Amino acid sequence: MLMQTWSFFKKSLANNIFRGLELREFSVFYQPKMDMETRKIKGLEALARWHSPGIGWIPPSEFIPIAESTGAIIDLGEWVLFSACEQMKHWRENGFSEISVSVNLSPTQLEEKNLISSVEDILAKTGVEPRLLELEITESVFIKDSSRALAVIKELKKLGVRLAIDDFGTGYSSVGYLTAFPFDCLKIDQSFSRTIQLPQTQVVIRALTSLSRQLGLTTVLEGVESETEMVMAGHLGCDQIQGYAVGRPMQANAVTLKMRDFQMNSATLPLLE
Ligand code: G
Ligand code: MN
Repeated sequence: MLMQTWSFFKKSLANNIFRGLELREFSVFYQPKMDMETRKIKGLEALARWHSPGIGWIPPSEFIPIAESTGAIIDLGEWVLFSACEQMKHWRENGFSEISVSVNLSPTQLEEKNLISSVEDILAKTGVEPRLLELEITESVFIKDSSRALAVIKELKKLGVRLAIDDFGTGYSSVGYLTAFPFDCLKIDQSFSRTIQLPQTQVVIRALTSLSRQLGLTTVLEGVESETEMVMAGHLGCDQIQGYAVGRPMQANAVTLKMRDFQMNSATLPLLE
């Protein structure tokens, strides 16, 4: 694409997000998470993807920050949540009644006063069991205004949904957040997978999984790309892994096939011992 076209496009990107939502240019992709013990797909992370007819695929690293800074993330986030819950209903009707889906909540969404009622509404409309919905929150939320964030998070928790702390171990991650907020799941950032061969990284992951287990949280290692990394994640005490080694983010129908595959034959993945 021409640079000129790109910079022009960037300027009007925020408006294009709203228009793109109306024109159904967005879709939700799902990335599987595998349980280390059963080697089955336990959950999926819902990820927004954007295909604009004139431009092609626009990476989330481009549109999420703009959506975030312009407030378009409120509409986009709500749409992703609704789509993911609708899809869960389809999966339930097709025999995958225990599959859980996690949806990312951005800092802006957490500040929005309609958030609680909007989540409640979507759960009611789609009939999704709250325990099967997980909301992923990044730590930047807590740095800004932690008392407000805590109030909102407690309200979400009351709805019966699960809560995950996302991208843990980067930035200003504080272990204090793990006890101060009612999280159910700790997602270790994918940068740890990139250096998992280093002894010092292994020490940190082991410490995190041990801490997490003692606090009663589930630990997921993100960005696991190879079989070697997968085996190591198991040895270091991770409960679940997510990453290309299990599957890339994919369309709902592709993930359905993948889940069937795992259900019938978990040996498609290497044995861990
Ligand atoms: O911040 P969060 O963890 O929600 O971001 C997930 C992003 O990471 C997605 O956009 C997804 O496409 C990407 N991703 C998922 N698995 C892998 C992986 O194994 N390797 C790399 N490099 N990126 C991944
Ligand atoms: Mn996430």
